[in-house]
Amino acid sequence: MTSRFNLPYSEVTPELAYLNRRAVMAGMAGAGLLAASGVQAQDMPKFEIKGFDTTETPNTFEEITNYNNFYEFGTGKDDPARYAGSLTTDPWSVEIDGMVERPGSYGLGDILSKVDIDERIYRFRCVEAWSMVIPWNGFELNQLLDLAGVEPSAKYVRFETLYRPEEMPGQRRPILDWPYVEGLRLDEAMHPLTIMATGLYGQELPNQNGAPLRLVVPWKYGFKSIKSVVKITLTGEQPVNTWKAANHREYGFYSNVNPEVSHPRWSQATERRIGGGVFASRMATVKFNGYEEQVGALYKGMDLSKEY
Ligand SMILES: Nc1nc2c(c(=O)[nH]1)N[C@H]1C(S)=C(S)[C@@H](COP(=O)(O)O)O[C@H]1N2
Ligand SMILES: [Mo]
Repeated sequence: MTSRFNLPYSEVTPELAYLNRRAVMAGMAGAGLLAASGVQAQDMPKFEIKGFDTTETPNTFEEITNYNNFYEFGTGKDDPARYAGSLTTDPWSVEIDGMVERPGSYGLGDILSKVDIDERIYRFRCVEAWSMVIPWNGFELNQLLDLAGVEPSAKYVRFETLYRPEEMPGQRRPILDWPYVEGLRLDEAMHPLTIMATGLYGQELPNQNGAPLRLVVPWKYGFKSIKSVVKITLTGEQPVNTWKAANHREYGFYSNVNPEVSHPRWSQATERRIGGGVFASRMATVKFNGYEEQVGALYKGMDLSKEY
């Protein structure tokens, strides 16, 4: 069971590779988990530890793939799992244009042969005040932007989701202004925490999570992490993102996770971790979703209550 989306180590069996990864991370030398699994340590793949991962317990594959926001398939949390399966994700290509040296259509297979895919276990915080911990597979967006060659005049990156109403029933209704658009400042896009996800738990990305290629920006509210990307444009002007266009009072361009700045209709000070159970207490939301050390410097001198 190999495909161009899979990591080499997933051939071991994704779940096992994942367990081992956790063991290495926790500094347990994998002894207990490996013994339990019957696999010899020397047989296991080596992982590069980049230091971005959280040690919080990840959500289950079930949770991550059955509680989704993907309005192209409906506004219910279970609509994407129900309806996204029929989306055609192969062939897939990404048009890269605007202020780049090598504009053009980049085939997904070609992209994947030129980037380094690794695993990142990130917290994920939706603007609706629920959160998860997700073990993504993917590559740093800066690698893709380097393939296209960003021109010095570029200041922002604009992303667009596939527009295919025949396969995306939500797009046949005026829920949002289709196609879904998002944007980042160039320094945010080049930051090593910013990835294009191609999988989770070592398996290819399920359609409901934005297959075959979706942005993940872990210090920003979830709506910035645009799914099923088909177009990337380097521009000089700040792109107008879909949720800001829909309601600029409630949703901004930056959308950095910030417990001090309330949404007009609810507090952002706490969040509900999915899977915690009905009686679980809410947890405190952390500025930049806990990634302040890595990204705080990007916003030096900015008033984050005004530039939300
Ligand atoms: N194209 C597209 N991308 C999208 C969305 C969407 O509706 N359409 N929803 C966003 C929101 S609000 C969130 S919280 C995350 C949800 O990602 P997940 O379902 O993989 O957890 O996707 C984001 N990306
Ligand atoms: Mo969200």
